[in-house]
Amino acid sequence: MFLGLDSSTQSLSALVIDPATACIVCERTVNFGKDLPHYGSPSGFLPGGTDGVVHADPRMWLEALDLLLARLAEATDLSQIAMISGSGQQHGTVYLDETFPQRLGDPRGDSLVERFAPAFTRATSPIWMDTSTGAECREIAEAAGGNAEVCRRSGSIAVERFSGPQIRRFFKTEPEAYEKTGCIHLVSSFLASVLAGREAAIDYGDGAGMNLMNLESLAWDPVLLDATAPGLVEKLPTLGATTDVIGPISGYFTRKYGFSETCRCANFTGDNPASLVGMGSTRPGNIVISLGTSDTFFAAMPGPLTDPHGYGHVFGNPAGGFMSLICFRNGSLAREALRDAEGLDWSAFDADALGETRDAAGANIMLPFYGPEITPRHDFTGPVSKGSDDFESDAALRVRALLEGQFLNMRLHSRWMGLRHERIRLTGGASQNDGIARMAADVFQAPVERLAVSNSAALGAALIAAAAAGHDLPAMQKQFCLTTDQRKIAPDASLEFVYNEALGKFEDLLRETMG
Ligand code: ADP
Ligand code: XUL
Repeated sequence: MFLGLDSSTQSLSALVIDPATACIVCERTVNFGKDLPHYGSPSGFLPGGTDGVVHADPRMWLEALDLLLARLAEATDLSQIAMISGSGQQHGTVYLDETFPQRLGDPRGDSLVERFAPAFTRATSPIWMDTSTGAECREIAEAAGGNAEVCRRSGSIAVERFSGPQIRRFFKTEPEAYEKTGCIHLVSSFLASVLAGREAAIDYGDGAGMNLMNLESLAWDPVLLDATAPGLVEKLPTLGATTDVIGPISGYFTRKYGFSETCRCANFTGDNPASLVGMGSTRPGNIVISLGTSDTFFAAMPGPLTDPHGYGHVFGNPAGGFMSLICFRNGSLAREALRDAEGLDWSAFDADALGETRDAAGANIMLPFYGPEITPRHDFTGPVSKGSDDFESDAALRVRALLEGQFLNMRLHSRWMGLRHERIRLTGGASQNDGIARMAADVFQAPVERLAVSNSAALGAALIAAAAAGHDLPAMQKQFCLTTDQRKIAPDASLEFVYNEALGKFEDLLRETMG
């Protein structure tokens, strides 16, 4: 059996598969806010950061791993697991001192927090929601020869949430702590290291989200390293393929949770690359939209292409080659903000409720940004709308306009990928909502499919683990990445013109608002 872990923004989950019987054996999850309230992070990060700072406590991720494995060990026999892989929210960085390798190699102790907490040189980790590094992005771009050059080298212009700018900010604001830092990991490679009891590589999928990896050579880029912070290359792990095996699991986990000594760990990757695998979309053809804390839009790339407007990214595809991705910060948290402001529940977003406002399709335009957005990059402080007279007093109309706005914004900013919207595969917490799924089909005028498994990142990680052990990935994807007819939604073709027009109006409002 194979275990996939997914350390996302709001939770850590586990999924165990058995390729011999094509079965999902067990799934468990730990919700950071609900299960670990003592970290004061109801949505998985520390609230109240100023000037765009969004950090999370890395001890919370460690405690979640202990708790999750304890729950999993109660539910299933972990001695049967042959290989583990995992995924992490992308871009977030973990800073460790020179005692980290020795702590990794010492399997004693009762808890991971106790063992690793003294090694953190930055008490809290910047995560992907952080927008505090505008100045650092400009400095990196200038030093590296401009944003077009940063993009040519790394697949993205210098981006606020990416690891390189975050590392530069640390070097500038806490130079002594930076100096003391022996190793900087991503969330994914940090957890992989802890499990394997030795330093894991950063894989090409997650490594490409740092503004530090050269896409052509798949090595750390000397120009970008120099532009970011001094002595950085000595602090970074090596880079490697997602399916490379790190080694056997640490004795801590065999002793505490009953894993076999023959169980091995493969590299971890980012949650989006893992989801590409779990959605059965590692070959070009499908577009994947993930409606999680962030909304992301991604696809395997048929050929090399970067976004001329600087919003899109190129990451490594865990199955080889590359994937393109765009990330929207105002995803589930914006949907929740409207829901809570109006005193609604998710039923106001379902197919029946949205059916009642169908006549108003495309009539009210909303820029659905409850906080700073990254696509397009702007410090929004609340949604901006242009609507009919009854729009302000009618919550149902605003729910429709918010969802339409989110998908119109995706349509607008995914044009550079040049993809035909033939089929969309939808995943993430909000994809279970039939109304939201129908809205995606209508705005994109493409059929939407949802898979039987909802946690595509954890499934992807389990499939990566099995592939690392020699199983055939395409054959496993046929077994595990299943859609059922009931879960397919055809677009309402009579709305094609409506949403083509609405797209133009959305673009106009965006232009007026952003100047
Ligand atoms: P992440 O992986 O980023 O932690 P998930 O993919 O697990 O996030 O999605 C979690 C989000 O899904 C929640 O924040 C919630 O807003 C949203 N969600 C869950 N159920 C529904 C629903 N029925 N309708 C709309 N959104 C939902
Ligand atoms: C992708 C991104 C987010 C995080 C969290 O670039 O920033 O999707 O991976 O899920």
